[in-house]
Amino acid sequence: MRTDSSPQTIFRKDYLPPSYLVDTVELGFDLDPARTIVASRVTLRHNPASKSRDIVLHGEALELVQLRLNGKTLRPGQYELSGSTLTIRKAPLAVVLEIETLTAPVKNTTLSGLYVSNGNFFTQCEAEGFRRITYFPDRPDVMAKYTVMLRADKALYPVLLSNGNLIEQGELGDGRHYAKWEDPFKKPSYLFALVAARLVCQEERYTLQSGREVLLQVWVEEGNLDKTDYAMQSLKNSIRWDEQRFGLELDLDRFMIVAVGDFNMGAMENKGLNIFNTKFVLANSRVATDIDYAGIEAVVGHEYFHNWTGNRVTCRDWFQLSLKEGLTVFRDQEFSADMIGTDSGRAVTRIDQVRTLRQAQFPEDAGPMAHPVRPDSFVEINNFYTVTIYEKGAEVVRMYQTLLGRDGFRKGMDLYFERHDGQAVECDDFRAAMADANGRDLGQFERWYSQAGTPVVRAETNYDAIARTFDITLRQHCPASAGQEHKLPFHIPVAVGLLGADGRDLALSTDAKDRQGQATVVLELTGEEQTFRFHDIAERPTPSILRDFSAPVVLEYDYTDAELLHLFSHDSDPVNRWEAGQRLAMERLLKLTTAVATGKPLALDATFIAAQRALLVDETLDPAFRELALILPSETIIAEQMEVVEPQAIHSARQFMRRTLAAALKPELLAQYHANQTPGAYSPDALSAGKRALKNLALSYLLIAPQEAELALARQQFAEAGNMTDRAAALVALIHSGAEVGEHLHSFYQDFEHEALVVDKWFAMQAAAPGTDVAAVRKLMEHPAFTLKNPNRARSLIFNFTNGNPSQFHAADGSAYEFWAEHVIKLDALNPQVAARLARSMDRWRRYTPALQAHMQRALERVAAHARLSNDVLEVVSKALAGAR
Ligand code: B3K
Ligand code: ZN
Repeated sequence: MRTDSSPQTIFRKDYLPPSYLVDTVELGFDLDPARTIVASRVTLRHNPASKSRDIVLHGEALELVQLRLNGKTLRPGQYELSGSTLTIRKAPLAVVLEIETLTAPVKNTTLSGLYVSNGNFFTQCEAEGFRRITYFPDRPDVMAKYTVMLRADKALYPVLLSNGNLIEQGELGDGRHYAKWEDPFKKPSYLFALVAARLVCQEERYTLQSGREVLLQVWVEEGNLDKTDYAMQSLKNSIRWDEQRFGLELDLDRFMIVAVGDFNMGAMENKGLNIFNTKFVLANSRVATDIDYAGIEAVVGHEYFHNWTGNRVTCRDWFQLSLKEGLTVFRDQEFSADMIGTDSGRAVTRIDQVRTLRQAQFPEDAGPMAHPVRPDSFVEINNFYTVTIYEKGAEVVRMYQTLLGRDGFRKGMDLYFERHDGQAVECDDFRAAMADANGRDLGQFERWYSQAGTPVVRAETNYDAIARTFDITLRQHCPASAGQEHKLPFHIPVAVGLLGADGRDLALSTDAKDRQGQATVVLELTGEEQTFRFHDIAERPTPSILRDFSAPVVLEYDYTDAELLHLFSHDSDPVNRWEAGQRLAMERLLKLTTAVATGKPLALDATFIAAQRALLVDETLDPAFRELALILPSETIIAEQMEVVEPQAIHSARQFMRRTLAAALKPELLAQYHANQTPGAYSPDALSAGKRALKNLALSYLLIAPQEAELALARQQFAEAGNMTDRAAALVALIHSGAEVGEHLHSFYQDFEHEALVVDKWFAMQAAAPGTDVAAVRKLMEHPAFTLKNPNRARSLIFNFTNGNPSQFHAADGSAYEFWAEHVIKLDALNPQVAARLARSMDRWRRYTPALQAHMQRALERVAAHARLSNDVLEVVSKALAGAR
């Protein structure tokens, strides 16, 4: 039992304004990998909103060399140093602090604060990394102006970058040089950044709509300049889009993106100096897939959009994280959709979002780490950069737009910036701006921020042929989550359409006098139960409920097979058309899983096969949509539907369905394979990417129990592919087919061994293959290219196995759980943030069979019992184990 250092829980209700505000920060860095000297000069003044006269500074992993207050050196008795806070009691009203600290960036494996990657210096300060650089009130509601002086060896670090504008640079003699940067905008410390490195850049002068010219740069290591075009193009598109859609202009004269190979997440929106994981910058057709290209566009957009939603208006405290993240994800989603430009393209992006929610957010909302979009407490804030904060947060923002319309939403955004530019605010302030700008009461909408869990909306309908009315009764409830037994009703927008027997939308009106029909109406469910009446309905319709996935809820409705087939063939709402297919498949997959588990014979009905066939060959539909509609629900999503999860049974059931479809649809699959080729120069545009996706889906089906002809097809695609999308897809299909692929894996590795991101793919595709057991993963870890120290590499092999290969991860003997425990512990010693992510793989352990549960509990306990765990991992495993014997 751990009695000593139980980590401290921080509560939102305990928020106190900072006792001192900071006006200016001057930082001087003498950069050296083993011994960097950081000198800071900070001007503070007492905050009239605070009763305290104590200055509280945060600091971690620092050696304090010197501390001066208003010119006088403070001796150890004149301040208190405990844990990670330094307190100066009863300070004067106006204070200048001069602080000198030492750090050792090369030893910093956490990748938080100042660290070294491939010999270069980078920083990562969100959420609490700045305190690993110097002592400072490291909280987002302390916003100040920064001036930064960087000094370093010129030959080793020719490029010196920080936030804002370069105001001076020159030589220092002795082979060193300096650069001075000034950021004209006030910012919280989490947006500070520096880079000192040997890098090269692609740059471009770009004219804003206002006519002002700005300098855009994408910095990468030498040899990667041929992979920067797409990031640059995405940046220009983002700038233009934010001007046009939200009237928001780039406020700096210079905007830089820097790529780094060692990074804990995707990218970081530091003011004017975005630092990116190479994965979201580097692309050309040789090394990057269509999915990589889409990721780059989304992440470049996301970080750029933060400049207004996050940087200009920031968070009061970290409980408000979704204020910037949910909103910025929504903005990047809309950007990506607008970049495709077509309605069907937009729908494809929406379907992808729904899949992510179901795959990751719904399970999180139902598991031990469930938390509201605005959490009430946390132990380690880094554990709360979650799909709930990001993706559910984006759904919450989207619901404003659904309720208020695009124009109303824009009015709310305008008012938000008018009121809060330059401030650190709360989620409530955003909601108030939306409400006030539109004269709406959004009081009940607050529950989307305060209540965790996925609401369930149950629908029932009644058609009255004589009165020609159609009633929809909606009931909502939300399952209990940790600390929240009883939930109050949410304000849920439910978009509804009604299909006639011919498959067309009926004209709808919810008002008996209103004859103006619309195809889709948004019902607002606010009570526990409400009935909505549609008038003048001439025939019994098929309801299409929750169109465009208008709220992040589970919809229950007793659809008949015939109704689902009708929707699957005709619904004008592509999201619900896709959804009908998922429901048809899910119903069958669950039955098949039970049949596998109980040893009954397996069969798939001809009706389902015919529906899949009709969709596959429907040339009126985008290939991208057809591909999505043909992907069966994942093993993880199926597992979420089961009382007791049996991973092997799920896997076999899903494989049976795939095999049966492959056999039945072979000629059509082959025809689609050939019809969706994309000859000529590679282009990542949505139409071409959609064709490749459908073609490669067809290939993966054709390679289930393949004959020599299909194997030859895949081998040929692998050998002749003109782009990574096709090359990787062929290799994955071959690996999954069970054919001998040693030679292919070898040649792929040889071709790309100097492309780190492709080597990641090489590990990832093997880790996720159903034939790869834990022994094979351990073997792969011995490969010279494997290292736990690089997060991308660790994730490519380990996470793709634990999260992407359920039937092997849940091997009956529990051996993979042992492997998991061992690596959570190993990673934790290096990088707690990455380790805590891996720890989350066990979130749903209580839903498995008793035998698997016992193994999982043992593995969790083994981690929990480890002597030196980070707060990050400790929080995750203790919450998972809470209440267990
Ligand atoms: N704001 C950063 C995430 C920081 C994560 C810190 N553990 C990236 C983003 O959401 O844009
Ligand atoms: Zn973000």
